[in-house]
Amino acid sequence: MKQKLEEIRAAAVAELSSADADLEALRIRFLGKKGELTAVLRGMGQLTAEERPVIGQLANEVREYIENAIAEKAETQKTAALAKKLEEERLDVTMPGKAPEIGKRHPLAQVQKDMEDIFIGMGFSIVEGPEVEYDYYNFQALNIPENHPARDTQDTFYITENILLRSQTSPVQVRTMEKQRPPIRIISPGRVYRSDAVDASHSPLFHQLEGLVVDKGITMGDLKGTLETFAKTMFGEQTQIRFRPHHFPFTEPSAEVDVSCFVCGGKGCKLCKGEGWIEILGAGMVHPNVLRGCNIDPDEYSGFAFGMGVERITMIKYGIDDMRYLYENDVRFLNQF
Ligand code: 2NM
Repeated sequence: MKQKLEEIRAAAVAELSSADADLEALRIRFLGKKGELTAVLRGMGQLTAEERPVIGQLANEVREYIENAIAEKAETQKTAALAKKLEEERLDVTMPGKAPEIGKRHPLAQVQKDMEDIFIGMGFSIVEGPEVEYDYYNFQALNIPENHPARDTQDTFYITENILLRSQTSPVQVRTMEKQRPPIRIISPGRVYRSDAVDASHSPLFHQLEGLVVDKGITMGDLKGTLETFAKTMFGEQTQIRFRPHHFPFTEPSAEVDVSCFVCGGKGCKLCKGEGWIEILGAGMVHPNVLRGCNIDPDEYSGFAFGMGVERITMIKYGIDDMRYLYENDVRFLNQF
């Protein structure tokens, strides 16, 4: 029996010498209730009275020995596992960091926001409206009856006979005049549509920002002051504006408005094509027919309106010579702004 105990001890030592020994399995095998040591102790009844304490003591000693050996091995395995983990997860804190890529507004969105901020600063509110519109709001209410030639230059996409994609944001102004009494001071930015082929200066979808002011005693002087403030804030304090007579069905009188070239100051350069002036928008005094159609008495109230292209302003401001760059979303282009 003594020999059997020593054999168990030796077997345990041998098993524990392997680095990845399964300690729980070994504990059960050697020390468990159905383990080898227990089996030996069960046979102690056959021993003589003298042998019994000797073997009993040895059995306890072997049990303690194996327990300690397992505990020690557990400690060794734990240390080795930690060392392995540290090695595998080694982190070089001196390595340069990965800079997170931060996005930014698209140049069109940025310029539209700049434009909005300028008008908000002058007390305008932003109003939005549907892109799918009735013929009535896009044309008729703007003094453009059926068969009017302006329907040609603003040819758009028709959903049905009288529902279309708006060709300007003016319908928003009309809708506002219908439900709000003067004073009115709004801008309406947004997408507009025209049946145009894509080229360097045309796109079937582009963006406009229109403005409208209606109150008692509004004059062309108010229009000029408002647009001059806009131009100087957008293009620089030295910027001058110039009105040229024009015709729009929805305003009378109407004008096209130029800004003095902020690159050459008016001498003539590539940006202004030698003109010294750059056309930026159309404007005028709201036509009495338009006011009347919205139940606003033109003898009591007057108003001015203007409209400009966000793409056009963006291209002028940044010297972009082809509108298509603004829609291609090539980050090499976009990152320049
Ligand atoms: C332009 C030019 C001139 C305009 C007119 C109106 C309304 F609704 F009041 F009649 N809204 N926008 C207008 C006037 C738009 O775009 C070149």
